[in-house]
Amino acid sequence: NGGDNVVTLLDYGAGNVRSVRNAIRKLGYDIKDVQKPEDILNAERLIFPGVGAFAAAMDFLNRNGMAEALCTYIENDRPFLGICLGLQLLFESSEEKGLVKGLGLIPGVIGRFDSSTGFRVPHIGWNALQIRKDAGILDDVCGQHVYFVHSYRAMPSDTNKEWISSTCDYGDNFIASIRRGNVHAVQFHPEKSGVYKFFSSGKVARMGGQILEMNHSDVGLSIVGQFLHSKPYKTASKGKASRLAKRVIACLDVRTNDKGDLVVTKGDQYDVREHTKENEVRNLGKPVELAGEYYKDGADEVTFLNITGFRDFPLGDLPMLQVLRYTSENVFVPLTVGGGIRDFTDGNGRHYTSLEVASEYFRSGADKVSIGSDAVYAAEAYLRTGVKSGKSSLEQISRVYGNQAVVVSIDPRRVYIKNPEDADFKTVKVTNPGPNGEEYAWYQCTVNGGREGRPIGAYELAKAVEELGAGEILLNCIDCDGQGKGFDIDLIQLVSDAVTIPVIASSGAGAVEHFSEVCKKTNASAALAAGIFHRKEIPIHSVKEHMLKEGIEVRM
Ligand code: 1PR
Repeated sequence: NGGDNVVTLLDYGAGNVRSVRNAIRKLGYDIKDVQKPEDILNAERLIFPGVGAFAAAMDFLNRNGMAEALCTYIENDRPFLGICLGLQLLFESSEEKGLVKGLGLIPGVIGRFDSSTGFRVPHIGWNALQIRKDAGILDDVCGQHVYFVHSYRAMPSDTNKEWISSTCDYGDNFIASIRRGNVHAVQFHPEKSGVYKFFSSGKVARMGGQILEMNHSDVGLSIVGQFLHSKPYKTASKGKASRLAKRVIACLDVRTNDKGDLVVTKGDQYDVREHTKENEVRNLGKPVELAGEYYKDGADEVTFLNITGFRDFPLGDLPMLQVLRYTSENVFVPLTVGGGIRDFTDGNGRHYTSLEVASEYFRSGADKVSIGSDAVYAAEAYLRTGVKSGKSSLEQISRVYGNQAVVVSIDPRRVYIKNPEDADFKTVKVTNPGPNGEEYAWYQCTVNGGREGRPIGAYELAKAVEELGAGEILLNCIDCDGQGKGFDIDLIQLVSDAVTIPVIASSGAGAVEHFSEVCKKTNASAALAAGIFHRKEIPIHSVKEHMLKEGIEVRM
């Protein structure tokens, strides 16, 4: 079956498996893709990175005879590593879409996290594990943060406790990994947990710096195996019922400059042009290079925003797809891409759906897509009619790829008012009064990169897009963008208290204290920044060291 160096991969094409592929190759293994059930039965070692929805995955496995082959393979205790849905499918059934039968190898029903407990759903980010037993591959991971992204989870019970190797707290104490003999499965994403260090010699280093020879007898589990050899790290905990870390995200606004090169740029209140005679687009570096630097410096995620996507067609923008492909070869944390996700008819009259645009981004290495302008129109239509059409880009993409894969990016501008009754939208009493002593403000949503104000507030938009299927909100603020004076705490409080999905605070970071402030004063799940990192003012690891000192849970 191709020898010791081959890993068999079961990829049924429903999402981004590029990072798993890239990680396997980095570790010096070749990949054999499963084409037919016999490929599973003949595998030396099998990795199953489940993506997409439970019902669609089971349907695929049943239709192709792969469900039976998988059961035989696992019952024979053959080396297996399931990731995410690759863990859930081993259970009896899932409540994801009604009750759908799984492979039935492990007792238990996969259920949804309960958002009424105050924990945001999806569970997105870096959380710590509690090791229950000798997990083989988890030996050194105790206390480490690993990357999760899911809305459904398996729960421990008397009938499945033999299988459980680790659990994790997120409201519930759910099953984070299982192990029996050579069979392993993890709910988290080792390929996105980014603790690999690679050397050109083909050797792999532990986090502690010690170099390991590649050990091919690691039976295909070297991805997790190496990952888990990192040193236990003690983090401060607030003693809450979860150790989900606050994420620090590096954002790269990307566009083509006047010479035709794709560059990372950065605006002041969304104006990205230099105020010189030439009026050129500010150029802060190359996207792939910068993303790689931020990954090495400890970024928990990297976000690319194609800021002229609203007027250019992103699939015509092949460099952006190349940027994703190249970045995902070396950056093993989640990648988000936004800009221009909507239905589009090109110059030749060919119609592309937003789903096709998003699919191309996922295939190129994105884990999440971010929708800006099109989500504003969808929310407006929903609030006007009270009907979910099911046809918006937001609804279509989250239906196929799951809501954890869809971020809505909001670009609001502060509108000061004297009396709260002066606005049709939710207002806040502002911390700092406006230029004419106004004590209140509402936050007007915009489209087309802040160029056009719309009749909808950030609060109303956030609630509407949550209902339409958004899994996360990227909350910018045009007033604060590029100013370095801190996040708009009033706005972030307003929105993060209005929804139960995670909110990423963005715009205005200029000092390490701004990150701890937004984590302490609001319910934001992550803080995103751009200029402070591009201008090399403060490295990402210094931001995280500061947060840790302030008692905030972070992934180091
Ligand atoms: O409307 O779906 O095509 O998406 C367009 C996307 O591009 C949106 O997510 C929108 O936020 C973004 N965008 C459009 N124009 C600009 C611009 O700057 N002219 N950038 C733009 C938005 C804002 C942040 C920035 C933070 C942090 N960038 O993402 O990175 O404000 O900056 P800071 O730390 O330096 O303060 P569509």
